Amino acid sequence: MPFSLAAWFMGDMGNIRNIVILTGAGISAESGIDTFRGGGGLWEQHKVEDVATPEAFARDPDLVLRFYDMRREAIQTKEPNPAHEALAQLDSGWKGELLIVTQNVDDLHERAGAKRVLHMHGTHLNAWCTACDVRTPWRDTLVERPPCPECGERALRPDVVWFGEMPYEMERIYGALREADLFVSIGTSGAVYPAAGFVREARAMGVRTLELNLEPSQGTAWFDDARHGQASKLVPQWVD
Ligand code: BV8
Repeated sequence: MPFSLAAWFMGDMGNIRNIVILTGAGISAESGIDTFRGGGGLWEQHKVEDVATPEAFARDPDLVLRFYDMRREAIQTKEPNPAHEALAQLDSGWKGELLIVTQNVDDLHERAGAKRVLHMHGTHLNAWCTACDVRTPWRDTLVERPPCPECGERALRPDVVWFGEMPYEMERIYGALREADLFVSIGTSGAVYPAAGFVREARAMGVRTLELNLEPSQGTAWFDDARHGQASKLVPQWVD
C-alpha cells in the first residue's frame, strides 16, 4: 500500500475526502510530555485509580489536584513538534471534512495552528465547577484553583474525563467516522476505550485505516496499513 497521503489520493484509494485522525500521548512525547504507559510513563508513578477516577477525587482531592497541577505545569513549558505542525498544515489546507480527535489534554494541536480539534478526554486548560456546571480557564492561575465565576467556590475539578466517565462528544465522533474515507491513528497504545475501538468501527463501515505509532499498538492488527517510528518523522512524511 503506497504510504503517503498523496500516493493514496492518486492511487487505488479513489478520492479521500473525509479524514478522521485519532491522536494519543505519543504525538506529544517528542515535545517532552510524558506518555502514560511504557517506561517512566505518567501512570507508572501513580495508580490510575488513585489519580484519574471520580472516586479518587472524592477520596483524596489534593493528591489528584497535585497530579494535574504537575501535568499542567509540564504542559505550559512545552512546544508543539513537527507532528503537530504537519497535522495543522493538513487541517488548514484540506478541502474535505477533517477532524482531529485527541485523547490528549494538552493544547499542542491548537498551539500548532490546528482548528478542527476535539478533545474527547477534556483539556487541562479548564477547571470545572460541577455544582454550577460551569467551566473556567485554569491557564492564568497555574496550580492555584480559580474561583468558579458563578458561585465563587474554589472546589473545582480538572475538566478531564476520568475512567468510568463518558468521553466528550461521542455522537459527533461516531458521526465523523461514519462519513470518513480514511481513519488515521497516531501515537496511541490502543489501551483505552472507547478510543481504542474506533479502528474497528471504521473498518466495519468500510473506512480505510492507517496506524502511525512508535511500535505496534494493541489494535495494530485491525489497521489496513501501519508505519512504526517517531511521530515527528512519520507524520510530516505522511502529510507531504
Ligand atoms: C468509559 C484522563 C463508559 C485525562 C484518560 C475493560 C475492558 C475494556 C474497557 C474497559 C474495561 N474496564 C473499564 C473499561 C473502560 C475504560 C478503559 O478503557 N479502561 C482501560 C484501561 C481498560 N474506559 C473508560 O473508563 C472511559 N469511559 O468507558 O465510559 C461510560 C458509559 C456510559 C456512561 C458513563 C461512562 C474513559 C477513558 C478516559 C480515561 N481518561 N485520561 C488525563 O489524565 O490525561 S485516559 C489516558 O489514556 C489519557 O487520556 C491517554 O491519552 C489515554 C490513552 O493513552 P495513550 O494516549 O494511548 O497513551 P499511552 O501512553 O498508553 O500510549 C502512547 C503510545 O505512543 C504508545 O503506543 C507509544 O508506543 C507511542 N509513542 C511514544 N512515543 C512516540 C510514540 N508514537 C510515535 N512517536 C513517538 N515519539
